[in-house]
Amino acid sequence: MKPNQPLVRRHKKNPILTRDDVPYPVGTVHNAGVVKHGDRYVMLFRSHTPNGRSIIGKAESKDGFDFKVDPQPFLTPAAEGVFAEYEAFGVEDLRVTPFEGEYLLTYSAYSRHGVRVALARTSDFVRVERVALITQADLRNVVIFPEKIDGRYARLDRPHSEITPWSIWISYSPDLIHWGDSRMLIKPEPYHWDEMKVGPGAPPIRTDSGWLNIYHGVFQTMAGAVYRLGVALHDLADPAKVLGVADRWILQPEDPWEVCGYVPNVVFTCGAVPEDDGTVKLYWGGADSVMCAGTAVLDDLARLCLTDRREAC
Ligand code: BMA
Repeated sequence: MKPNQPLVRRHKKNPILTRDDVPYPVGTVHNAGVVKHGDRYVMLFRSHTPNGRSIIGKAESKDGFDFKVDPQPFLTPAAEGVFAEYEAFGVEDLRVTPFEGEYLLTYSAYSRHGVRVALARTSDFVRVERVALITQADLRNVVIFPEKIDGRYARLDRPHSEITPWSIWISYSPDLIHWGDSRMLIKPEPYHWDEMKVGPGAPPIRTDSGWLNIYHGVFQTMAGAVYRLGVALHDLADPAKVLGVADRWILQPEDPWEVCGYVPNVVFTCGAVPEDDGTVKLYWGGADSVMCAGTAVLDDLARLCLTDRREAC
């Protein structure tokens, strides 16, 4: 491979979804969870409404690139109960994990108490059942593994503290509601493209060599933060064991709609769909404004974690 050949090939029709495709008032379309449901790809995307708060819309596609948006939003802040209190300022950055015939949805819930993560479930993308608020504030990135690990649910999450800033941890649960047994796995790496923050992006993907974790990393510049994507590989039987974190990023803002927009210089993923042919469709928000897509070969990404490694923490 040529040294500068990208591992992620951008789709020729990027951006694949913009606010012009949405039949209700929104300012942006970004940071979508995507999954294959039967013969359709379902995309659950975030939009800023014109008051600056976020909701989740739904779009469907036959080929994974050409999406049509539903006439109504998919998820808006809850109207009653405990979820109403904690979602009052908006719902953001939803991830979808296919799990034993249904789909687990994790999303950031914003309120005057801060940001925390809520869990909901659906089997048809029509009826959504809210299950629980599964973190305290301030925690906003949670991706659930698509299988139990040793009899327990597992997730990658991203707490923050002054001593260990914005790092990727793992936690486990017997019932999806109570989480614990947490361990720190991947830290931002000084003088690297992800030296300020790392956070889980797409739900982990099973490959022959391990769980592929496509994450975001942040670098602070004099002109603001730059969001890029990287990859790490976790042991299949024990994902708390990090087999490798790739030293280099796999995607950075380069197209005009990634470099300029609501928040400049951002590529941010919440979803990737593995295909039977060994490729993966990767989806990312460009500049917090539009949705983009690309493809990569799963083996290439997994190999990069093992052959071009840096320390995990
Ligand atoms: C993060 C989140 C993401 C967003 C990114 C870049 O902190 O708010 O939703 O895409 O910043 O603005």
